[in-house]
Amino acid sequence: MTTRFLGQPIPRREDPRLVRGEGSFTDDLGRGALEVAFVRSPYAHARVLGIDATDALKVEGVVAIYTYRDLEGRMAEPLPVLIPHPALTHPRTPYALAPGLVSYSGEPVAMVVATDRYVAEDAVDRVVVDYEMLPAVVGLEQASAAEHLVHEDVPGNVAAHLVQEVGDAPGAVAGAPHRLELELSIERSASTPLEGRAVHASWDQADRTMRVHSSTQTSTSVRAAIAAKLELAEAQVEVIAPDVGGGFGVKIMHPWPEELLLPWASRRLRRPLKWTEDRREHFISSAHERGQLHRVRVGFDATGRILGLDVEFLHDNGAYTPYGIIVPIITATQLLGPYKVPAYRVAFTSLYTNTVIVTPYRGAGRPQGCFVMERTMDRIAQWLGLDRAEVRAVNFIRPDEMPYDQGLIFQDGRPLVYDSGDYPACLERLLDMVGWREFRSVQEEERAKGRRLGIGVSCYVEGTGVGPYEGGHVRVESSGRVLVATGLTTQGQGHETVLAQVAADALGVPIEAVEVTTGDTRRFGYSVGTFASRAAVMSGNAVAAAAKAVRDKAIRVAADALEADPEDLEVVDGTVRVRGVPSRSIALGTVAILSNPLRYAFDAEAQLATQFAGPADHATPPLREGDEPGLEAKAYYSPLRCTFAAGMHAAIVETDPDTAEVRVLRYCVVHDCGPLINPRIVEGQIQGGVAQGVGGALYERMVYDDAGQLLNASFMDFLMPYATEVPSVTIAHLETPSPLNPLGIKGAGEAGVIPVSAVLASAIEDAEGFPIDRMPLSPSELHELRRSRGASG
Ligand code: MCN
Repeated sequence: MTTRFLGQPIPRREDPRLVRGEGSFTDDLGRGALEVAFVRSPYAHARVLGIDATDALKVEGVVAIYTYRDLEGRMAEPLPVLIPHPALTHPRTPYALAPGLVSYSGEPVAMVVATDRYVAEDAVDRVVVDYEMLPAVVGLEQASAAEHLVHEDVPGNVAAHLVQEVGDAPGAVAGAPHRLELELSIERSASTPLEGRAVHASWDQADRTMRVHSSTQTSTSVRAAIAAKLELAEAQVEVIAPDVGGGFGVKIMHPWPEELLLPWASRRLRRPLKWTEDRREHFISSAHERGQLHRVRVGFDATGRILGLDVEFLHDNGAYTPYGIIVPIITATQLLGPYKVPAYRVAFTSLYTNTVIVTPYRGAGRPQGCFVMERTMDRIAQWLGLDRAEVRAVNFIRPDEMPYDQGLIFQDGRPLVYDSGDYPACLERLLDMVGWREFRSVQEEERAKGRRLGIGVSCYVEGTGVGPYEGGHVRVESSGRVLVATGLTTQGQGHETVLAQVAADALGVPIEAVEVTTGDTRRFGYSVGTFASRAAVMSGNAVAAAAKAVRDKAIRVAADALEADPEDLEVVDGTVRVRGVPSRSIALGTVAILSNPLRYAFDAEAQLATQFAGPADHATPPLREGDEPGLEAKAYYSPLRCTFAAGMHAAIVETDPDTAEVRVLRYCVVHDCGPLINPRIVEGQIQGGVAQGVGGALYERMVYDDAGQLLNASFMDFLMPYATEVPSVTIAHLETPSPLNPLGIKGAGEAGVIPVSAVLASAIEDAEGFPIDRMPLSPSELHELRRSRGASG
């Protein structure tokens, strides 16, 4: 019987190893390597007048101290702009070590190499840097006032300005029967994975090769960057992402200065080096996201149908723009969600501030866009006295309107066209799940008992599986083991399990026979990386195609050996067999041996394979034309555009009348990422995303003072939700296949986080009866809002 693995809730095969502490993270490597610590600027904006390392070099165990002056060749150039855009008129990127100016507190100024981290840290304290402080620009207000400049040659602190328009939105708003204006903001937060960044670099002088382990979301791009900056051939550089303890976006940024400096110094010193970021470093020198301020003008008719939407927003991109302006572009284009908006204008300005850089964090600009659109929907409903769900439904794109072109240009530079989805069905399901229609009476009953309950809903779409390509390699060993490799990396998403499911299914082998490797340039050299919820779509389809090619070859080779018609053969449980005659069969491992004319057999089982080879075969026949030796294949999947997943969340909250604390009582999700490869994994992703979203909505923010000091740069002060604050999520799936890829799948990795701020704001607003326009919302802020509105509590 053929075993089908797609759609099965198979337990994650990577977990036993990880929960037993048998994972292998970058910091577990290289006992005996020299260790690195960085001197980082304590000031947000300053000139570096001089660096004196004399005293630090005297610390016993210090091997070297490097500053910008030591960097030579391409290492002395600024880091690249990874994703340029015509609207990014003033891109600015940092240097690996600051040459003469620092633009945020935490920017690396010098690098200390020592026998261990303790010694290196001691020496860091003794490096004397002479700074001349400059005024710091902090927050969007100061950045746009531009009284001071972050970069002297960037007028108005404006990195980028982009306008996209469909129809005449200002005209449509002005002519609409009803009009509203809103100001909505989201504060800065960050990915904060359990494991920070980490790099281990080892130069082999004899071999003239560099091996780097990095806790990265893109090993191939890190390899390309190291090769370019160190002026090596890519073939001389291997980059491996071993077990990675979460990334959530921050590790897609590359190359981090540290990812270049360690290999550079390792080659110089001819010693292995390692650096593992500590938590404080992660807060002050990796990346943040989310900080945006939006102004909305919306015009609509008496049914709540939007006629025109005009949005302007400011985006805080921090001190540099190495990752371009992807985040605000995603906000601008994904803001429309599942809705038809006949006239839309969006304009954003991306501003420099003297703070940590901004790169995508799970959701990447979508939580802000969703917050804006969904707050607008709620406000329209309130204005017209309509049900909030009805207003959404009246604006939905209908399934029969798919594919639907929003008329905008998406993050990948291609038209924003939704491929499939059934938004009305999704909402209906959600309303039933959460008990939307019965809630008003529940709310009133509880209110009578002194309890304040509120319900909220929120909808979104997500462009997933962004191109340009991803590949898969599948190889059957003579033992029958199946080795699968893909270039993208894994940070906890369960790729070892799902890609094994895909390969086992396409090839016809037991899942136990499949081993999956990700993020190792030695095994797969071309890849883009793990971000934009793309692994399932991109590597999933590539692995399926490679496995199918292997299966086709196995049938071809086995047909010769079994003297059967290939049409009569099937591959079941790792065996090629004649349909209906299971006794006429040959194991895939044996087929692997037969696929190579050089039929060396190193074990007894393999020697049996020779029984399929007649005497003439001992003359080692040439390869068939067009064939390659071995039972293996490589395939790429490269779609024209991305596929759009969608989802809707609903929450019931309770706000404490005295303490203003918010408790999430019920949380429901209906999600549509096409056919599920592994429902258990997708549900884990959604639950994890919701947890992060709850953090963003109620707790997490980056608190900068006027001097650009991050005041809460530790887990003592940066408040994250515990299991006690994260609701248990009830999840249902729709499975609307994508017509764009053979497996019909869409991504799921960011889905959980996107609408949480929007849905909780909606529910709190419903409980309290006054508008919630900014997130996160702490109890003291809610208390203040109550006071300012004269509300009780
Ligand atoms: N999946 C599935 N069926 C589908 C779609 C997805 O079974 N129809 C499975 C996938 O095979 C994969 C998981 O769900 O195992 C997430 O799939 P996908 O949407 O392809 O997302 P990626 O694997 O590309 O992961 C990236 C995404 C992003 S962008 C961030 S940020 C993120 C996230 O996933 N960071 C994470 N989830 C994370 N989960 C953990 N534990 N750690 C992170 O750093």
